[in-house]
Amino acid sequence: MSIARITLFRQWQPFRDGTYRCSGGRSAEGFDSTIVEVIATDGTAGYGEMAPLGSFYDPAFAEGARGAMRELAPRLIGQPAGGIDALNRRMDLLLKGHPYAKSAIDMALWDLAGRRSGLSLATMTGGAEGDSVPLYRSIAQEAPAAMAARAQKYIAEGYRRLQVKVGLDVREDIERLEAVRAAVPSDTVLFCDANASWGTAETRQFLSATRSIDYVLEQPCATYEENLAIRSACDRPLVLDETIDSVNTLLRALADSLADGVTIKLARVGGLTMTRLIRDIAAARNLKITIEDTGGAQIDTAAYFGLMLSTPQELRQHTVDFHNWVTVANARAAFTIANGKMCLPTAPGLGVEVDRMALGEPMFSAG
Ligand code: 0XW
Ligand code: MG
Repeated sequence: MSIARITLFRQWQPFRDGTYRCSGGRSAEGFDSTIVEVIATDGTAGYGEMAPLGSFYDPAFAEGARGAMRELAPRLIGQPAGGIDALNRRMDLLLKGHPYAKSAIDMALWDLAGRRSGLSLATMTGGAEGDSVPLYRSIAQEAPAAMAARAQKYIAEGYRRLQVKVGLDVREDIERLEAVRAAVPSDTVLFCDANASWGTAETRQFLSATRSIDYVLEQPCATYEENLAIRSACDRPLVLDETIDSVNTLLRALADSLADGVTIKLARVGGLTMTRLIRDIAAARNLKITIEDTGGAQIDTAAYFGLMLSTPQELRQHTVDFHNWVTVANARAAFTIANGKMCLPTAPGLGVEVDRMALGEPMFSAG
């Protein structure tokens, strides 16, 4: 059974809650998503999705993904569809870098393999533990009072874990955290995510002013070296997100005892295959693990949900419900959310029924 056809679709996914802001004035109005359909010679179809957050979050942009996929797709036709590792090596050979562009293709191959074998992604990647994954909701950057109000709204919607976006003016960031902490129930888990925007000075200032508040610090600085420099001043769990872009950075962070947890994003590392490898190495050292992505809707959410479900339960931090961030859908999916946790009944592959009508006209097809 080999790859017979690869088709690309584009879907614009506006944000339900308006403009999404993070540090440094970066903002987006929605996700510019690319969906890949891979059809095998036996007629089975698999789907994958990739959406960057604007073009400012990771070294990735939507047209770049589509351009790279156009380049890759014709050269995958006729290859054995079940050899996912071999196909990843082939993609790396044909196109250096651009992991975000390979992510949706890799995801579609896993979906295809699951549909053909009757196995869910969670089963194929180690076996599901339990049936739910804790969720968090990001509070996009605004004035402290507006963020506190937004936090209360999310608590009312059932979220129990919040990610406070900081990383701007550090004095205001301190007020942001204080305002949110005061506005939510005391058992709410808070992460402060600076999205790699502070220097070591700002990070030290923030840490010393917020000693009495319970929160986890996520990706304070941009470079590996800056994060390492503030590690000894950080008296609370430190989670790396933007830094974790490969197995190598994780190995380095483990050698330096730099992180207590990692956020692994499918698109950043190149898809489910590479995420699984990084996840397994992180799990072997008992790091806390978040698996998520840079954006997308039902297809993408189902993919990282499946991998989160096969992550040891005691190591799971949380994940996002991107399909609830946006106002359009790309698949029928039986997601349910209760007590701040998300469920999706396991079914072959990603476990969603892609809505071909919602995808519109194909942008490109090979094979
Ligand atoms: C909150 N996110 C998962 C959404 C955007 O892709 C950025 C990312 C983050 O960790 O900042
Ligand atoms: Mg983050």
